[in-house]
Amino acid sequence: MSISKAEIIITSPGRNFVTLKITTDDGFVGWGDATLNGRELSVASYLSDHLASTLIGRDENRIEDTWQYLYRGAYWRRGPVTMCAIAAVDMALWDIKAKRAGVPLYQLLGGASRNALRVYAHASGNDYATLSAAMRGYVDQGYTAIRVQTGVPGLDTVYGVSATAKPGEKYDYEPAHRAADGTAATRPEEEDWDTHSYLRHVPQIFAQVREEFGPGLSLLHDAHHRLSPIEAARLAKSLEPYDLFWLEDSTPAEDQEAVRLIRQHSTTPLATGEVFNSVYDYQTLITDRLIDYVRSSTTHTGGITAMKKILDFADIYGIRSGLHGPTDVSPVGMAANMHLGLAIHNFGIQEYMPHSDATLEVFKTSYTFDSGFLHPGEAPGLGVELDEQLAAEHPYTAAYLPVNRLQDGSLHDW
Ligand code: CS2
Ligand code: MG
Repeated sequence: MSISKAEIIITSPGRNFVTLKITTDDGFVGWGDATLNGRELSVASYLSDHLASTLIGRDENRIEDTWQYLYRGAYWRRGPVTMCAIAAVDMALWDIKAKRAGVPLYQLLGGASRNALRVYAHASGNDYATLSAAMRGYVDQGYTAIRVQTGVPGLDTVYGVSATAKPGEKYDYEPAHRAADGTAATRPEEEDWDTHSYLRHVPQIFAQVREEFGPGLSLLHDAHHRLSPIEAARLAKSLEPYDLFWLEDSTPAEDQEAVRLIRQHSTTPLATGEVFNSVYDYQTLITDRLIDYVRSSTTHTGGITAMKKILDFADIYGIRSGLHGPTDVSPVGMAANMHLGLAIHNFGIQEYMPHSDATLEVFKTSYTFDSGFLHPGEAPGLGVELDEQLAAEHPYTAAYLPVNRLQDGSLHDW
């Protein structure tokens, strides 16, 4: 038994995805998500130009050894591009191992520790009426946790919020943008930001949300890396009366020490890590208990082998999972998150942004959603198959994540 083929499939059914297909000499196929939003081709090249040839002939059962071979063998370690590429290989090999065993992957990770995965939805609105209608829609679908994102008076467009959607209007937020006419973008769009307008406005929105939806609904908020440590401490403290499930990415995540200041001022639970790609990014945050939830996706952090180690490490410190699950994590990557989430002890919650119909035509999934919970399904392996013929009908179209500028024109975290 050995790897006979490693192929990279780039497709864009509504948004760009990079998928690795590994085939063994006896015909087993494994899939791995290698999608890095806005920098997809870098990972595709890392796989096709640098890794694919090294995989041919390797024993596909030696997953840990392959992971170490790709991580230590790169010499230039870590970083989102490298770890996405390693993740795709790792996911594909786990997919093959579980298919060969005839079981859903979670069975090889220790079996189910829970019946299903509680998820949170994304609700947003440029004004409260639009936000409230979006939240009501999710509550009616059975969601028990909702991320709340709001527009900010005086700002045109802010992360996660449509500047134009009206109450009741469906709004599929795709963070990477093609050109306005749907063709390839050549540069990011620019959005505007003003921290103090935001800090004044957000607590009012949560007061209204609690007033309307009551104390039982779990509320989350993503500050998306935009605050200084003391601004983040102020926000966390100002949101304490509204009992958030978590405040996410309130400061630029790589500044691990910044979170210590927030912790000194507030008991609002903190989540970070979606831009992280290795356990070392978390090391201080976990050992000093500065966060409550690990936000990485399996896709960006070296795959199932690496993510399981990070989550087991976090478990020792009472920290739980809150794995990243936006539409720019492909259905393959989402399945990997789900199999891990079902098996680990310290599951917290799973982000769930349902993919578009166009995406789900190309990626055939086995996972299911029911009344606020996801389950990876019982299909052997990850339970996701890519339709290569349909994938070929959606050529890559360059798309960029926006950038943010302050009102004096200086660049700010988006
Ligand atoms: C966001 C993401 O889901 C989240 O928490 O931070 O949507 C993020 O903006 C995108 O993954 C960026 O590609
Ligand atoms: Mg986020």
